[in-house]
Amino acid sequence: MASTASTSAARAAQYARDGFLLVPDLIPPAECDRLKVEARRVLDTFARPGASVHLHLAAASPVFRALAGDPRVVGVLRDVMPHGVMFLSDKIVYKSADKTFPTPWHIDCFYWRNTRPKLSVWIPLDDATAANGTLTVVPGSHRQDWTMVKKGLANGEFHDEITPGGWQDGDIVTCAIPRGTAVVFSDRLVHGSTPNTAGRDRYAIISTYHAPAADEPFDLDFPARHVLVPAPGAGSAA
Ligand SMILES: O=C(O)CCC(=O)C(=O)O
Repeated sequence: MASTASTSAARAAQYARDGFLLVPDLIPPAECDRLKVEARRVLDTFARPGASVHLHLAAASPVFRALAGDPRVVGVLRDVMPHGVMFLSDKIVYKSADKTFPTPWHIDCFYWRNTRPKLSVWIPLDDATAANGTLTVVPGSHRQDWTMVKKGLANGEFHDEITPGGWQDGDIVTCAIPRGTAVVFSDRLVHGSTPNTAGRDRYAIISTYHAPAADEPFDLDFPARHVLVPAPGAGSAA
């Protein structure tokens, strides 16, 4: 497992070098349990039946709106986002005994082409291991350019994917982490997730942030967006 930086300066340096940061024990187990109950409620109430990914949590749930701006999360973001912090969006990614899919290698900036840089905070609500579908990352890959190709999936859908080849197996970090530990990662970092072969639930919340700025057209689809830390020299948070 990658080492974890604890001071603000060390976190900033590690994030710049590796493109991601592990933050141990950000959310205690009892809170993860409560978040998981709320995640289940949101999926059951708002998601397409059988969905394993569902967006707009903070718009639907005061609990997830609070998590998006939680001082523990924002405290870490301050270290790696010197130009201020604006929440954009969040989602549940849920794997289980019958949702076993691995997420293919990709970089998130292809989800939001031609917009300002972003980063995401991935928090598993179950202990996450290679066996139940944890996040995998390629350290330093955010400093390279990558090309995505369309790939057909077994269910007939298509997914943009980076073809492995720009890195060795030994370069990959498999984030085997207890629930509530956060992975903060750049939208330029190559990442994916392992298949869930363990038959155990793996709930994760992914929240995405960028620097405060006037809305870009892409932002308008995210009703819960709001400034958490104003840009230096700007007024107070909305
Ligand atoms: O939680 C996962 O399986 C990874 C999800 C992911 O990488 C993404 O949605 O961009």
